Amino acid sequence: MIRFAANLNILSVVDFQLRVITMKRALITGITGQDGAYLAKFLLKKGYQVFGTFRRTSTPNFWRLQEVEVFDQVNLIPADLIDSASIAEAITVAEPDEVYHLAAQSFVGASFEQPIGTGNVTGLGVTRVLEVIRLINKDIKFYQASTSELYGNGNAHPQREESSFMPQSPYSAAKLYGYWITRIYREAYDIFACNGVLFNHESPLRGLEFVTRKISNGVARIVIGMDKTLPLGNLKARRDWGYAPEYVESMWLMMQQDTPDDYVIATNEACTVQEFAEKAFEVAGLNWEKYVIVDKRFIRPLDVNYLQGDYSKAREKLGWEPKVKFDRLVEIMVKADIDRWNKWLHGERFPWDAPHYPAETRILTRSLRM
Ligand code: NAP
Ligand code: F7E
Repeated sequence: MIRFAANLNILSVVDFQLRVITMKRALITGITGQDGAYLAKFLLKKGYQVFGTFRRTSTPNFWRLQEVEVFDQVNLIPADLIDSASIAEAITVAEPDEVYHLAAQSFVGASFEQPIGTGNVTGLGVTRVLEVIRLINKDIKFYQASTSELYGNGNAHPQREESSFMPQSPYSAAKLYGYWITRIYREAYDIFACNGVLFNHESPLRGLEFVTRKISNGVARIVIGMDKTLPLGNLKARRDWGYAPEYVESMWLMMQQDTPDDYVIATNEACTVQEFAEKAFEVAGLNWEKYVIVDKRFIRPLDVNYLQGDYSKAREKLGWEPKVKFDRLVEIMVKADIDRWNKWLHGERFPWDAPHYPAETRILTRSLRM
């Protein structure tokens, strides 16, 4: 009986070791961001060993990983995209089968204030990761977080994989470089490298500076009496808004194909910023016109007017479809923020960003139009 039990133990140890050996390993750059957190959760559910890079900042920034309840299951490696050696270290330590390159200075507005830093991080950072892969192990698969911002104002909508690019910001110019360097490494060095051209995707984990979360958080603060107005910029801009947890699945699907390729990921529907605000206030039973004011500080020197994707290729080749559409997305975000503020005011403490974020009107920048 004892021998039988011992054998079982040996078997389970061998089984465990085999499983560890055969588990796929993924490295996510930018694991502390919106997509990084959802992708980590998704890959863990798929049985991956997940590694993620984070920046050493003066204040820890792990609230998203905590909110999706994966903080204790991911392996964290410090790395910065401006430091090639730290990227080499991350890839050496993680020994990944797949690298999901999500890290970037991702806020278009900030790219006008910091165009050089954005070029360095969001553009050249891609080459730094690809160079490490080329030098260390060309069998590592690579996903580049490309963006609908590449299309800019150059096209009729909807935009597809073959539509032309006309960037309208330092951010999108940097992403254009990242898009092409990904294709160049694919063709020149036979690296499995994909561009996911993702249209805007949002969630309760979205950064507070982006317009959708700024609105959902702003509505929640008005509901609980903390604010009286919500200052916004260009209300006419149209975006194709999807739900982030669904979009990270498309990243994984691209990496499971026989050949690397580029895919548009979108919902095929577009709404204006004003429509987002209207719906968000409606979810809270309020009339948006009483609260939204236009503040020219939030109007960009150049903006993208109309983005609406066509995800036909992703549907056909990846079998990917979005399920959460505009109305539901707005509802999810507004309800989540109202819920968080209510809990907070009732003394509950949990990791999230809003209580520590200053009103944007208090952030002083030189007028971008000067
Ligand atoms: P996000 O929330 O802004 O996350 C960006 C991540 O990059 C964070 O983890 C951030 O770390 C990290 N990062 C920034 N600068 C870095 C540096 N110098 N070195 C290392 N890491 C750095 O962005 P997201 O919405 O998850 O988007 C993920 C990626 O998809 C980005 O590349 C974005 O440009 C792209 N994209 C996003 C959308 C969208 O609608 N969300 C659409 C298309 C493409 P900290 O936490 O320390 O700041
Ligand atoms: O702006 C307008 C603003 O900052 C959307 C990033 O994830 O998606 C995101 O970039 C629109 C723009 O996102 C405010 O002018 C009006 O027309 O939420 P946003 P974005 O610029 O579309 C793409 C796909 C990415 O790749 C990026 O990484 O809303 N807008 N009033 C405003 N925008 C902000 N932020 N704040 C306002 O008050």
